[in-house]
Order: sequence, then structure tokens, then C-alpha cells
Amino acid sequence: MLQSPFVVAQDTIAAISTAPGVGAIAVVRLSGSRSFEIASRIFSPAAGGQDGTLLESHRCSFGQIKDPATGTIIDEVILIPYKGPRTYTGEDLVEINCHGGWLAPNEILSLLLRQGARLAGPGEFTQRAFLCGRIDLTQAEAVLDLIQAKTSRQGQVAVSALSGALGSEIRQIRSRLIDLLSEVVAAIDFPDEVAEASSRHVEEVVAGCRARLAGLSGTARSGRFLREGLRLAIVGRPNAGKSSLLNQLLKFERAIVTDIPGTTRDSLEELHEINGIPVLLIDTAGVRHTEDRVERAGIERTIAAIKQAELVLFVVDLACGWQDPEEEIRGHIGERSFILVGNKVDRLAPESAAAILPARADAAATLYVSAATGAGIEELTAAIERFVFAGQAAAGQGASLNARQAELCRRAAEALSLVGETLAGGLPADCLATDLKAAVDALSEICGEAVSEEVIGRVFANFCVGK
Ligand SMILES: Nc1nc2c(ncn2[C@@H]2O[C@H](COP(=O)(O)OP(=O)(O)O)[C@@H](O)[C@H]2O)c(=O)[nH]1
Ligand SMILES: [Mg+2]
Repeated sequence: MLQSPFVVAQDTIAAISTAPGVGAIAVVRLSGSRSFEIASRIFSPAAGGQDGTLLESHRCSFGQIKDPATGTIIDEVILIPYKGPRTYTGEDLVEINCHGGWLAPNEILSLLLRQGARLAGPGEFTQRAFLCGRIDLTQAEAVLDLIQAKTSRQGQVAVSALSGALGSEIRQIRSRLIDLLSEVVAAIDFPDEVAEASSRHVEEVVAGCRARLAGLSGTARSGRFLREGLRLAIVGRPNAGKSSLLNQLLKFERAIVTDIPGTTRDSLEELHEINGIPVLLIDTAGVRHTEDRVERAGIERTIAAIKQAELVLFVVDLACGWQDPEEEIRGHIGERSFILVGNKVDRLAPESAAAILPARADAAATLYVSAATGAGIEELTAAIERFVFAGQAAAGQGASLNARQAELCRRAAEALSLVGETLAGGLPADCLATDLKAAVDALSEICGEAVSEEVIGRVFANFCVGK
């Protein structure tokens, strides 16, 4: 269990922990020092005789919830008391499994509130688990990620962080730096007794930590796409096969496909999972010069969709190849990442596709597909996946930093990069200590730990000072 620097909350909170709506069961939860006492006031075990205050921890009991003021039976429930600290919140906790729907859980909740519990705030059970030191901040964030996950990939990332993998990696790096910092500080404080850490040693430790931080930072990109989804715009000239490609990716006929150029007039958005990544697919109106006012408005939307996209699928009809319209569309794409998709490969001998539309160096990938037959679609989804996990050692494995964690990693790495400059400039050890401390502080913030006492503690633990 982690050491908590925080004062543990005292009051007892209650909430319905299951989603609102009609369901077979619902769970009403209580947490805090008065949980057992409050629950026992409204619960009568069917087995009889059991005094509520003697509820046995981690054993479920069947019984009734009764309003103690009127004796009215509210529901038949399974009640599970959990004695702290081996509980979700780290405190005494009671879970009441009642019938679902609106009535029973809400009546039980209001009974609990009348007996002295307080309505829990958003995320307060998990917050208490953090305040008790049962989980760190990365795990608390992972709980939310898991609840919000819609794809298997999002789920894997959340479960990995929930198990403490990310927190453990951060703590290891931080621990290395605290050791180093304590050596540096000890040499400053006790110059006669402690030798200064050699520059080489400092550089080695710092380089090792920077490499590990870079590895973590590399996962921030996929972390963002996995959490927020990837905006993917499908663009190209009219009739290139954009809508066909959308339908092929979705595996159903979402967009109207005809051989009439200008069929798609408005951008069309569809949220879809591609290889476990949530992707907002945007089919757009083909870009061309036209007098049709409706189509022109559609093309304006295409240009806006390109600007908002994180990745563009640039569809080129292999019957036409790269011509002036493609040049114009390329201009709209600008600095944005795009995958060049040569479509209608089913109409050609496979080897001629690359001759008609050679791979472009400015594209994230160049692929040849048939939106009609599905040929090459797997390669396309693999290329989208590679884009999401670009710069990451093992695609989709381990951590995927969220924005907060990424910013703190960046701050820590920045502080460590100053160490090199401090050493090269021959600046005093105080400066070194300041750089290391800044890095440690940033890492402490990731897991939600305090630091200063700990650094002092380590200095005193490592060296005999006490006379
Ligand atoms: N042979 C063949 N025809 C295709 C392919 N993809 C699209 N088409 C045809 O091309 C025409 C235009 O397709 P559509 O998806 O509406 O193009 P969009 O204007 O870019 O959205 C339709 O007649 C499609 O059937 C393909 O891969 N192979
Ligand atoms: Mg279309």
C-alpha cells in the first residue's frame, strides 16, 4: 500500500453505483466509517438474529431493506459489507444489491441519506481509494478510462494502467532520480563525509531515465486517439470511390453510391471501430469546380473536414491517376497527414497500379485497394493503426498516456535535459539538485505523491547523520 500524504475523509458517502435505467439489479454503495452502522439500521437479514453491527466482512447476506421509521419493506436485497482497508475505497464499505429500475435504488439511497450518509460527489469513491493510498492517480484515471472505453483496445490500455503498470514505471524512474538527488544533496550538505557524484554517473542515470520517459511519451499520441477517437476524412475527386470506401470500412451500405459525379453533397460522419481504435469516419463531397450552389457548399464542407481531420484518406481513381484535381486537393491537405489510396484496383493488372499512381514520399502510406471488392482494405486498416501507434515501441501494449500525464512527462524530460547543460557548464551541484528536483516533482504529480519529505527522508536514511 502506498503512503498517503493526505488526510483521510471522515464522513460516510452513499450513491447508486449502477447506471440509471431499467435493469435486473442495481447496486447502492456506502463508504466511510459509519457504513456498517448506517446499513444495519435499514437491513434485516433473512437468516434472522444477526445484529447488523455484527455484519461479517466480505460475506453476503440476503435480507430486506426496511424503513426504520415506518417498518415499510422497500426491497429484498443482497448486502455485502467490506471492512476496510481491503475494499475499493480503502474504507469500510457496504454494497447493497437491490432490484433495478428507478424505484428501489432511489428509495434505498434516500433511506441511507436519512440515516446520516451524505450523497457522494462525482468520482468520490475512487477519489477516496486514492486518498487512502490504495491506488495512485494513474489508476484512478484508469478507472474512468475503463468506464468510458468503447473498444477492446481502449479497454486493454485502461486495464493495464488500472493494474498499476504505468504508476509502477513512473515510480521506478522517479525512485532512480530520488536516489541520485539524495546523493547530490548529501554531498552538498556534508562535503567532508560524502563524495560528490561523478558527472559520468549522473549522466548515465539521467540518460537511462530520459530514455524511459521518451518511451512513455511516445504513447501519448495513441493515448489521445484511443481516448478521443481519430478524425478520419475521406477525400478525393468526384467518383473516386470515397463513399464506396466508407461503406467498405463500415461493412454496410451507409452512403449512397452511384456513378453520377457529385452524388455525395454533404459530409457524412460515422463513428466506427477500426482495429480497436475509435474512428470518426467522414465521407465528403468530391472536390471539383462546379456551378451547382448546393455542391459548392458541400465542397466548402469538405475543405473544413480536411482542416479538422487528424488523418486524411486521399482517394485517387486509378482510372485517372494523379491529375490537376488531385494537385488541388493535395493543396487543401497541406501539412496534414494523409494515406494515399489508389482505388478501383480490381479494374487493373495489380502491377500497373504503382505505375499509374506511384507511392508518394509525403504520404504516411500509399496503398491500392478496391472499395468494390474489399481488396487491400485490411492493409488500409493496418496503415491506419500504424499511424495511430507511430513512434511507439509496441503498438497498443502497455501504457497510453493521457494529456495530463504526457505534459508531466514532458516537464520531467525537460528538467532532465537541463542536467546535461548544468554539467557541461560546470555549474554548482545546487543547480543539479534543482534540475533533478524539478523532474522528480513532475513525476510525483503523475502518481499524485508528495515529494519533499521523501527526499529528505532518503538522505537521512542513506547516511548516518545522527549525532
Ligand atoms: N470497379 C470499381 N468501381 C468502383 C470502386 N469503387 C467505387 N466504384 C464505382 O465508382 C462510382 C463512384 O463511387 P462512389 O463511391 O459514389 O464515389 P465517390 O463520388 O467518390 O463517393 C460508383 O459507380 C461505384 O460503384 C472500385 O473499387 N472498383
Ligand atoms: Mg460519394
